[in-house]
Amino acid sequence: MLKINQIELFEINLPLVHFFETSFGRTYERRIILVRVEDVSGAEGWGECTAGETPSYSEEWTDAAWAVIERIIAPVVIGVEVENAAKIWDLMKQIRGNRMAKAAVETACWDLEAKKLGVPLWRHLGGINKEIACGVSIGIQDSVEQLLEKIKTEVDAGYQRIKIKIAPHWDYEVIKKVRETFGDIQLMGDANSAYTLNDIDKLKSLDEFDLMMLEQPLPHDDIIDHAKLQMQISTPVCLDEPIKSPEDARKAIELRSGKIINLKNGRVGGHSESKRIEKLCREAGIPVWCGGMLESGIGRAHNIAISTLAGYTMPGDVSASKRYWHEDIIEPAVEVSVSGTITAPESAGIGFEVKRGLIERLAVRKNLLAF
Ligand code: OSB
Ligand code: MG
Repeated sequence: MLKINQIELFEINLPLVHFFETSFGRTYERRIILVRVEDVSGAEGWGECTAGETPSYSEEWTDAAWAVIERIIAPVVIGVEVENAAKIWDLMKQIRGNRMAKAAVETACWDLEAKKLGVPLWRHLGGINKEIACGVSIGIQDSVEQLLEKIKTEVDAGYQRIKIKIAPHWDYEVIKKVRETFGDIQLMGDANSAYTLNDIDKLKSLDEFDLMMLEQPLPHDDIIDHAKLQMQISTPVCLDEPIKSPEDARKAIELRSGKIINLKNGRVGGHSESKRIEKLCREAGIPVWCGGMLESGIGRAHNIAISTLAGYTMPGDVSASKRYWHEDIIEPAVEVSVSGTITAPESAGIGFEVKRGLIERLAVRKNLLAF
């Protein structure tokens, strides 16, 4: 049985080591909400909200998610007994959308439960691969030279695949240069919805680069046009933004909107929903991989845990802490081996120590919600 009796919220502001640019804009500093849940026994669990600073990737953003957790989710979760962490999602069913806000609380409950059971979270979630494959996501740069330099750093570090952000001003010629420089590395592009079917010729032309996949070329809420596109290009389409639930995944698979899914805990509402989508995709023969949302160590640790499930068969956007932060909020920082892997930790829960003192110092606002 699981009963949360208090939820603590922190907002921390963390400057990125290097700005991150996608087709919808540049991020220099993250405004991250962290959630700490505690039960009657005093056991704790930590989660992270992956909402961005603006409603650009999805409708959710930091201030909105804060209000939703504080005023809508906390009252629904606090003081209510459920069978286990897997049932927290059901408790929140009456609340529509707001999946990143829900995931922050839901994943924290999974951490708490795994800690109480004394098992690593990844095993508690049903993970089987202790070693996960890692890729990197590299934003749009000021120059192609700068991009090539960044790719070299990551290839040399051992990362198993390189994803570059693309947009109509930063695609064909850039990818061509990358292929010329690095040969047949595992390479993919992520457009974050920067194209429409009117760009079909441009998108077709990318087939010559033998990309591992093309992530979310078309609008953020579309699965129809993606199916039309997939019929006309040989590069596998990977869906990110529109897959928010197991039902979305089922429909996209039925429509053949893509061949691969980037699965993000935040976007789908937490571990329980990720587990359901992973299972559905595995049974349908659709590979999934764990996406990233420029998480701090807590979200990163949850991403490592879920990536150990059998269906996560491709390298994820789960990479080392030092690529993002001067100092991460967990101990030890996440490190990647020379062969581009992360080993899931054996200690209980997320398996990393949360630096509460640092979080308190970084916090620009806090709130303690109790029954
Ligand atoms: O589309 O995958 C995306 C970051 C913010 C918002 C959307 C995306 C991303 C990334 C970054 O690609 C992945 C990472 O955390 O390194
Ligand atoms: Mg994406």
